[in-house]
Amino acid sequence: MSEEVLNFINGQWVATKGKGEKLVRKDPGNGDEICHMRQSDNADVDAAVAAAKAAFADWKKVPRPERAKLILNSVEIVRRRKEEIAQLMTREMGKPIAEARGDVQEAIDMAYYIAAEGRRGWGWQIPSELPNKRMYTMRQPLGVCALITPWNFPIAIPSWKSYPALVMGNTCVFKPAEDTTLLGKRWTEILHESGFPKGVFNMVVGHGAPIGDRLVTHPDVAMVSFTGSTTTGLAIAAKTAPLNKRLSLEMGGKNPVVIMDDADLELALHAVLWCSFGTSGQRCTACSRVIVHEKVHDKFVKMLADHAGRLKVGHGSDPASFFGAIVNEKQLAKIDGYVQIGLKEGARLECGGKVLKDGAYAKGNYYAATVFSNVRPDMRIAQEEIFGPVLSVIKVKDYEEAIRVANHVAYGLSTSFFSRDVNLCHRASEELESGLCYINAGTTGAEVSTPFGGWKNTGNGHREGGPTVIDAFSEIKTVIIDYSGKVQKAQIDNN
Ligand code: UN1
Repeated sequence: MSEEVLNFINGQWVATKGKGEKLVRKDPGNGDEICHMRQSDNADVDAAVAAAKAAFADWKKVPRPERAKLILNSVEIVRRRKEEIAQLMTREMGKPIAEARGDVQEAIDMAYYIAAEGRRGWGWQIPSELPNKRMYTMRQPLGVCALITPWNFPIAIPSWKSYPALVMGNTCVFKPAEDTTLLGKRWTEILHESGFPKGVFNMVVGHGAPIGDRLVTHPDVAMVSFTGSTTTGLAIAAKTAPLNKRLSLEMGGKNPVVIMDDADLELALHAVLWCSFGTSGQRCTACSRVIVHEKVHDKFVKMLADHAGRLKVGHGSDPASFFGAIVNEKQLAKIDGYVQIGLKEGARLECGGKVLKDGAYAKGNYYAATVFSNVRPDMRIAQEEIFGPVLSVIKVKDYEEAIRVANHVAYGLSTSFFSRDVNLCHRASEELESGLCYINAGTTGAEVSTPFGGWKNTGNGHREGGPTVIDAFSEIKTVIIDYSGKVQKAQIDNN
């Protein structure tokens, strides 16, 4: 019998109030059962929001550095449990063990970063144009925040959202992805053990479809933070806009690496392999388009196909695996569907292009590292997010065309540019349209203290990560104190 996951509401592990369908999560790499749960319903969402709302009254009064101390408590637990959680991650969602450790490390880094931000002023003192008058700003919490997180960074992304929300004095209802619910439970256990008061952090589990609407439109939810697909994110935006809720979205990507004719090709090759096939291409930041200058195109395609075709695909627990299983069968079918579309569109398959089924692969969802050349910028495989180990190579004649093609997508999360020409690198960093722009490095691997998020259909202007995450999870209040004892009229008395 696998481990059961319950909801966590008001400091208690509780069963759903409804009759929810039983859901079972299996290791996508070998089919072993990982955990089971019951689908939550709207009454569970209501209970979690009510607990978070009640807890907010006291939690918002706790001094921010005191809240930060609880985050530092949690980091001790995460560090102690790092290996065990990383091992679970390789089994629950399939990423290789080294990357799983990195995922947990990202939460550790985030804890230190946000605990320190908890001691920062986060306001300005502003000189008044009138005498005996003081003006300053302060940050205040929003209230109940709904945190909806994906399966691809099952500890890191919950940490990006929970820590800043909590340090700023908000309370939370967390809805982890249904594919990584056991890791969601681990995350909630850690915060509970750290000493956050009851009701401050709550978790509701199951598929989003039956409960998502209630969570994002609940009158007592002040803010929704969502990382996931553009389709779901935009649906949430449509539902929350008439209610004027704060919404922070981080959605899809179609991230390019541009390789100029003077680039260090060996460096570019290894960067492309890592940022395209690491995590089986299942990162919002993963590269899915390589835009190569015609002078080095044929050589680079050959290098890429030779190496990509030999990448070891295997269970995440095998340290030799370069990448692991695809998260679920639906995603595997979607990836293969896009490969068929690419073939029909006339792209040339350089390597991969198939589901792996033989031997040890038989029990899991594995896909070969796939490289297409002869891809035109308008093909669907060059426009739509595939979220798998599928890379499209596009040939361009010069810098201008490279930038045009790179920007010619509906997304703008991460871009990358390889060249030895320092002037061109600076130009590219200005002209590429994305929230993150890497020079002579691949598209993945953002650090916690940098603003993270994207342009166009990737986001809606918020940046989680870095100091900007505080903006997403707080309100600004400007305080004006007139100690002149007179009625002073701004813009009038002093002019
Ligand atoms: C994501 O795929 O949504 O920058 C997050 C990176 C990681 C986070 C990716 N630190 O690749």
